[in-house]
Amino acid sequence: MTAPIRNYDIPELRRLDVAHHLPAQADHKVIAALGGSRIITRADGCVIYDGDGKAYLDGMAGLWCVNVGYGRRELAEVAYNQMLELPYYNTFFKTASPPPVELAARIAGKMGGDLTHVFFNSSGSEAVDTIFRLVRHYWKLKGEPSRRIFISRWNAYHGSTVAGASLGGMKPMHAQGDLPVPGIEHIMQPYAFNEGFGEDPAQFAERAANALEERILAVGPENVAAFIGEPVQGAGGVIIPPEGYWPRIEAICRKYGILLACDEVICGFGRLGQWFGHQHYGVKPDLISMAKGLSSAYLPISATGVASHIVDVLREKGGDFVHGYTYSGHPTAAAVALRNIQIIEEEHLVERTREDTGPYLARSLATLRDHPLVGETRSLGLLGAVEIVSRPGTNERFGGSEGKAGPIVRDICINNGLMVRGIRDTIVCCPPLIISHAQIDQLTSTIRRSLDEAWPALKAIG
Ligand code: PXG
Repeated sequence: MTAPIRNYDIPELRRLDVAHHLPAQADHKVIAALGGSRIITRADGCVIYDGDGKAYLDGMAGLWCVNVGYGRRELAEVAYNQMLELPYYNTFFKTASPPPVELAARIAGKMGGDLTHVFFNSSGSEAVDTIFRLVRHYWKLKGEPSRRIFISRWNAYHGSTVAGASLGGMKPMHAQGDLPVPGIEHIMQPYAFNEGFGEDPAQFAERAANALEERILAVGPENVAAFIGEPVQGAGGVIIPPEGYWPRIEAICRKYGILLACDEVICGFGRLGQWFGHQHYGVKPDLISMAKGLSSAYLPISATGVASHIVDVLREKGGDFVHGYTYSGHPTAAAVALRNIQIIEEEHLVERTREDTGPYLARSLATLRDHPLVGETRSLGLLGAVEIVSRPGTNERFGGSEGKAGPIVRDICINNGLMVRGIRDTIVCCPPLIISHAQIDQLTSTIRRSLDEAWPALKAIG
């Protein structure tokens, strides 16, 4: 272990959790009925431990974010030293500090293409909000103020702020808070297993991408500001678009002069075997959002990458872009992010994901295909998914609709010592990039065992 093990009074913490704490994205009635949250007290490498000392293989890298794994002394030391030298200073009023400036240059080198500049924020949602405001500001400066509409996809996840949840395509999120805000259009997602089952993949790719062109024409190209999408939809259920989808999306954006934004909050920093997900698909976005793996979540920091042609307009026209956060360019968070990127480089985690562990995960998950409850396995890099179906060879779901089987299998996996997410009827994984072959084997065998154990409960659903 890298840190001393502290003894916590877990029953008391659970009592306080109910008495005073509202955890994120929770059913507070359920948490209260459970007598409080599961308290995670420590972690090391790819393993997390709860207050009872039970170990779990963290198949989710926290929440799609702890890319370099837990217990990294280097990151703690860099934060400690930076806090002593300059814990905080802002980037308002013509000031900056060394870490964010150095980090911006380092990120620019990784983004490549025309993406030369970086705007800092603290969370993925804020990085998306920055895209939202910057794009509309840009079009006004360009003298095309009618370009206000953003097009995104159903079942996309772009965060939990008003703009993020609006751009996202999660209907339950829209239902809370009268979202989306005006000027947002949603189109179909490239989810072949659900929305193009049995269809020729090339044809499905074209149909899904053409939905963008159809919507642009329906609302008028002169009114469309940008399209935003995750290279692979994460929280939507690890939806890996078919070949041809992204190049076609890019071509449509170019045809109508619309900005292309990629939300790299999950796909960035090695997850898909490239520094950024759009690089895997060979497209060149005008803006990208990144968070999570940027610091491996050791401290909250996010960034918005911006193409030079957008920066040129800001600089030619001048005037304040009245947007920014107290913690934009936070020196300590930026110092940790810089060291985190160095770890990813030193340990070749991007290449390892692309050439070794990613393909190994794909082969490992594919061994589940003979299981009668498994309709599909898919993965790209270290993002994976297993579709649970009620009848082999189909995409039919237990109980006739999605969402009943996933939570059952997920809970059994967790009981069996594997942290995964159940998104509707899809079990998804996103392990730390340091995961070993043996741990991937453990992940797959735990899913198989959990599916076996779930069978009676699933049959009972019908
Ligand atoms: N964009 C994407 C693509 C994300 O995955 C955000 C933006 C927002 O980031 P912040 O840091 O504001 O949370 C995310 C976050 C889930 C889940 O249910 C996924 C996320 C967050 C919370 C839950 O899998 N992704």
